[in-house]
Amino acid sequence: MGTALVYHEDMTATRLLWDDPECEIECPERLTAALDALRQHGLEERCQRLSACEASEEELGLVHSPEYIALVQKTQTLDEEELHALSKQYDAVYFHPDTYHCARLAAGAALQLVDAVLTGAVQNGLALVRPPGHHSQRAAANGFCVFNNVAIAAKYAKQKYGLQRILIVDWDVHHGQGIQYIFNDDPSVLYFSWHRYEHGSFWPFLPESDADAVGQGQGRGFTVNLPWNQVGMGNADYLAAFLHVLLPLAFEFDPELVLVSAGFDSAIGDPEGQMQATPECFAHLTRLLQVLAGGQICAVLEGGYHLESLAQSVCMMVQTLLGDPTPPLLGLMVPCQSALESIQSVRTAQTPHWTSLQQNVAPVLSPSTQSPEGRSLPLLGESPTCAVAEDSLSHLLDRLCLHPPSPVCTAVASTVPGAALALPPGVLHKEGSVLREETEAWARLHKSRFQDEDLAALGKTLCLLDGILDGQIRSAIATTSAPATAATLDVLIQRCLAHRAQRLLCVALGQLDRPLDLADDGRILWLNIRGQEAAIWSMFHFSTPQPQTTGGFLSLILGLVLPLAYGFQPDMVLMALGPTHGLQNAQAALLTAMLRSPVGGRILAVVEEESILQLERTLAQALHGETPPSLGPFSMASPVEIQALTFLKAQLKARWKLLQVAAPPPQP
Ligand code: X5A
Ligand code: ZN
Repeated sequence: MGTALVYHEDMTATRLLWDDPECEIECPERLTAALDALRQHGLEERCQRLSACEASEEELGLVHSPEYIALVQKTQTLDEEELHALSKQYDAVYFHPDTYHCARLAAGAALQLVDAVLTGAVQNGLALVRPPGHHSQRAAANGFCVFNNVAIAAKYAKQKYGLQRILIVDWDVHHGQGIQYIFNDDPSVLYFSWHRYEHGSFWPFLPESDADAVGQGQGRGFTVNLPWNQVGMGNADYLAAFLHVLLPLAFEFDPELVLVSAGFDSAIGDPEGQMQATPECFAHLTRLLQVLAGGQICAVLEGGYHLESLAQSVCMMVQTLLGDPTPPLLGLMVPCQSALESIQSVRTAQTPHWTSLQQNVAPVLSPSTQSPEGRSLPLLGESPTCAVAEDSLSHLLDRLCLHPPSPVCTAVASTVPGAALALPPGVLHKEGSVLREETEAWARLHKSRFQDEDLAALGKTLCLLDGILDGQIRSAIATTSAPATAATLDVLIQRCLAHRAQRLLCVALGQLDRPLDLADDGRILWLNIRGQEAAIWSMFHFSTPQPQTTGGFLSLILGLVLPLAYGFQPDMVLMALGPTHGLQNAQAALLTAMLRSPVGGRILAVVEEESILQLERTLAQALHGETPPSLGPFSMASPVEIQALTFLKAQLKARWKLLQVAAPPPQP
């Protein structure tokens, strides 16, 4: 449906006219660097370009006082000395004769973006603006911000479109205290901000930036602050924050629109943030948000002061908004101790307000959740992990990959007549097969598990697998007869490993037996979602119950499957829907959509014939990047589901550090 890019070059006009080391980083080159990079990567021309128009005084008045608006208007005619004097009345602010015009364009750009998304002209978009907005308040400029672009956009969406639930995700490295104040008692706007805090010793030095500020009155629980108490937070820390804090609450909130205060001073190289997250991380954060609100995302630039890091991060976000696959995330997927402490403190502060957090109870081990051997597993020491390269920043930014999309995005080989009739546009039916002799050779290896009539399907499935491994196709759907599903999976695993794949994630749903000769060498992560009970064979092979509630299903995906998938960093995902997989369409769509991110979209879904007519279109849409439909009303996970997940996570978190939601106790 398209991505809007809202911009106006007049917004490069405002600039600092005197010496001020604190303010000089907010410079016009920020916009030109971002735009140049978008052009260079061919991303700008793939967007719907909208030229920004000034917000009206009435629109500014949705957030700001008439006196304050008049005061800013007056700055147009002040001389440099007067501008300087007025600027000094605020914290970290400079005015320029063009500030009023630029700030009205910035707010107007945000509103145009909201219009474009909410009228359905586009699916999502980014407004590239200056000055930024999230620090500005009803009657005060603050932290380079003059009008609160995102807050005005939220009020506007409520007023003009009658929206009742808006999520604001503020990933700028500073606390958007302006947004927090404006919606402090408003339960219709959920405001999430992470920010450099250092126990209050970082700008803007406010106690209300801490995790225990949760909003007031009706708005209690609708302000979510995640303070970072150390610099150097990286990809794993940001991912953990999304998986364990933001997304559980966001799914429960069920927003109709997502606004992003998209500051990139939280990226590596930024002088303000001093954080370590690479530009690719913003592709992943964006993709994770795209499962919310039917994919309706309006992002508005806030901070970001390292020009190259800013430009690359903006490209990553726009590329993801356009639907391109996410590039791999580098680095050890291990959140640091300080990040875990922060995550724990915000979860504790928010628990009274969110059912999805109340699902986390202390682990109680019942006999039904013991490992099959009836004892706890010995915890493994350091198992194989990916070597992390100690790249220098410029090297990291250099080898940033902006992939061209593969020629075929999603291919379907169906053996069931009537399937593949209702495929969404862009999804191709694929007829190819590997050589007959090859198929027969694989079948002979698994003799008695394939019938003659299964061979045609196996040949097609292998061809799809090769297509994915070769990069010819991004993702695919194949069918098997129910009795041959497990054997097909065995062949696929063997072939994958015999080929180029270093690591393979298998997510098997329903009654599928664990392959007999499944290697436990760290190359295959086998997760079976079936039945009622959890079971653990090793740190790489385990099964978890089929959730029956939306709360249980979301906890499974956000709390277990995605942390594992991101921690394992597989080359591709094999998703198998076997007999009694029990997945509803919306669940299948969400699981598929979310599994795409950690593997750059490389998923082969193998579906047993009985389910294909019902699931094919849903799977094809999800693989193709369409936003999954809502799971329906939120229902709390059952005690059995909570217990099983708690047990699994307790056993597995020694190896899979992204499963942690709290800091481990200090070693004696
Ligand atoms: C929008 C933004 C930062 C102000 C920092 C003042 N403002 N030291 O990133
Ligand atoms: Zn900032």
